[in-house]
Amino acid sequence: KGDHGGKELQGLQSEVAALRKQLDDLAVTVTKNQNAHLFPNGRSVGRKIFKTDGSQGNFEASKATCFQAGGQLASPRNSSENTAIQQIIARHNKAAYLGINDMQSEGTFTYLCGDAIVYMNWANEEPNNAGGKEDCVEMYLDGKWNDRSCTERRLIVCEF
Ligand code: GMH
Ligand code: CA
Repeated sequence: KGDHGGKELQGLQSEVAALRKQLDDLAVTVTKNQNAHLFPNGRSVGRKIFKTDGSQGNFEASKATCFQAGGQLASPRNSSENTAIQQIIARHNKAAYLGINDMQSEGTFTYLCGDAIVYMNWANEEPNNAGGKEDCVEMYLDGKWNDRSCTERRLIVCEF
């Protein structure tokens, strides 16, 4: 074989170097696009992105809007995600519905997929199922949660 294998190795090594450079450039581009589209109505936490289009709707309308956009209603699964949503709604001065409800079984709150919630941030004395008809959950401007009727008008915040 002689020198043949050496040349092939050299070729592969320069190809890998070129790909690494392309990957670095791509990372820069992705970060820049991310920053642009998160400004000013979105927040990212890990791989999750929360964003509002500034519109409002009741629970079903909010759920449908997020689904049509390829996402789902904001469903905070830890305090970092909760804070990201809180920042968005505080900026708009409007409470928002979360992708959490107890329609299936009174008192057992689940995500839209049906799983029981793994994190909660209830306001004092909540959930109280006031009037016996509060199956949805809204986030107040301070990030605390209140169970609420599903028919109010709230800021639509989706997650992707
Ligand atoms: C009742 C009272 C209030 C509470 C509301 C709220 C409605 O009116 O207990 O203190 O803020 O319910 O839970 O969703
Ligand atoms: Ca309540």
